[in-house]
Amino acid sequence: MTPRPVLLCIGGNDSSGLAGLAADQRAAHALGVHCASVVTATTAQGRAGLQAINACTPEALQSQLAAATSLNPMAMKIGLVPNSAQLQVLTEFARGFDGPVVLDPVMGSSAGGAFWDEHMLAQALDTLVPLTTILTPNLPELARLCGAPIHDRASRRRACHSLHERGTPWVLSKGGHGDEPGLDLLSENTESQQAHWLRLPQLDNCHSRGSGCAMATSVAAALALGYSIKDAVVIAKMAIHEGLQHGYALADQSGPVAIPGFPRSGSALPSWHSGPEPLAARAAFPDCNTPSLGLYPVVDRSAWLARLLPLGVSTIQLRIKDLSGDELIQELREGISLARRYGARLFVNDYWELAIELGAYGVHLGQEDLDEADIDALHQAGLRLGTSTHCHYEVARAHSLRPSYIAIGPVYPTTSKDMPWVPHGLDGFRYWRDVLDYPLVAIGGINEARLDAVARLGAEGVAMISAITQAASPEDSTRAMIARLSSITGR
Ligand code: 3NM
Repeated sequence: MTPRPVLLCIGGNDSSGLAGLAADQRAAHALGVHCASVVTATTAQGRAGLQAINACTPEALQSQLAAATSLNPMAMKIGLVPNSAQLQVLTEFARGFDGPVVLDPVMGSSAGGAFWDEHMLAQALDTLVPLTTILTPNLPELARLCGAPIHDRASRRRACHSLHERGTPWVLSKGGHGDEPGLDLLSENTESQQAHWLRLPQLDNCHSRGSGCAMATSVAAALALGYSIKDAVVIAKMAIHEGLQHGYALADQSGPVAIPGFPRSGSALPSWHSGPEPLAARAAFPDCNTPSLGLYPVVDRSAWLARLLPLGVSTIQLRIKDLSGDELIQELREGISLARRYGARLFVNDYWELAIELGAYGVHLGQEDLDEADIDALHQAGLRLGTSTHCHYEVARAHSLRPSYIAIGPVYPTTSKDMPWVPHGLDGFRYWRDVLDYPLVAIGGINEARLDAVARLGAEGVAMISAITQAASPEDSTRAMIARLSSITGR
C-alpha cells in the first residue's frame, strides 16, 4: 500500500467541531492526506458564539511541533495563532521547515471575536508572512493585512501586491465576503505581477461553516500530494464547491462544509483566466465530435494527409514546426484542400491566423499558443478549437474557453515532444474522463498495443505521432488501428 503523505496543521480546536483543526482533519482526510494536528488554543464555541480562547503555552506548542516533525510532513498549514509568543515560535519553526507553508490569517471567528490586535498584525507581517509560500485571506482579512479598504478588483490586486512586497510569493484572495463571491484571485509575484482569476457560480448553502479553514487546508493537502500551487488552488476550489454541495445541517443551526473526497465533478471545475481582468463567460466553440473523432494522427507535412486520409482517417492535425513564409502557407493550403476533398477534420496546430485566413476546419492550441491567439477571432470565424492540457489549472484554463475538445496528455511517456509532465497513466486519464463533459483526446506514447485501453476509457479521439509516422508500414498500422477502434466503439 502506498503511504499517505502527511500534512501538518497548526491551529485551534473548535469545541463545536465546525472550524479549526476539526475542519482541517476532515479536509485533509477527504483529499487523501494524513493530518498531524498541533493545537495552538482550545476555543469554546457554541450557539452563543465564541465564549473563550485558551492558548497553549509556547512550550506546549513547541513540544507538539517537535513531535509532529518526526512524521516528516510534506507541507504545513497555519491557522489560528492566538498570541505574539506563539507567533514567534511558529516563525522559528517555519524558518526551519523544508516544505511549503500555507498561512490562513485567521483574525477572527465567524462565531464572533477577534484574535489579532494591531501589534500581532505588524509582527505577523514582519516575521511570518515573509516565510509563507501562500497566504489565503478572505476580503476583510486582506483589507486588514494591507491596511487599505478593498472595493473593487484593482484594489484587491493592489492589496495582494503589498503582501508580495512583504515577501510572500503567492496570495489567494478568496472572494467569499465580497460582491463577486464566486471569484477568487490567485496573485503571483512575477515581474508582471500575474493575476489569475478563478470563477465558479456561488452556491447557496448555509451549511458552510469551516469553509475558510477547509480551503486553506485543501491547498496545503494538494501541495503535500506534490501538486503545484496553481493546481493546488484549482483542486481546493473544486473541493470546497463539492464540500458546500455536501454540507450538512446540525439541529437548529448551520453545519460545516463536508468535502466528499478528492474532487471529481465537472460542475466544480472553475474557469481560469490569467490577466488584469477576469473573463466574461464565453459561448462554446462549435462541436467537432459528430461522428466521434476516432484515430487522430498528428503529422508534419500535407503529404501525410495524402497517404492517410484515403484509408479512412477522419481527424488529423498538421503540426509544422520547421517551416515559415510561403513554404508554410503552401503546406497548410495543400493540407486544407486534401482534408476538404476527403471530408476530414483538419486541425492546424499553432498558426491560428493562417488557419482563419485559409479556412481550416479547426485549430489546435497548446497552452503557450493560447497566450498569443485571438480566441474571439477564432470563435467568430467559426473554427473548432482543440487545446492541449496536462494538469488541473491548464484544464481549468481550457474550460474557460469552452473548446470543441480537450486533449489530455501525456498518457504514457513520449519521445516525440519535450515533456516536463509526469505521464497520467490510465488512472489519470480515467480521472479526467470522469470530471470532464467535453470530447477528450488522449495523447502521448499511444500505440497499437495501448489503443484499446484508452478507447475503452472513453477517449473520443486517440492522437499519436510516432506509432504512425515511424511504423514499418504507416498504412498497415493506420488501417489496423481504425479497425480496432471501430470494433471497440461500435462505429
Ligand atoms: N503533445 P507520440 S504528447 C504533440 O501531452 C504531443 O500534450 C503531447 O507523440 C501532450 O504519439 C505529444 O509519438 C507527442 O508519443 C505525442
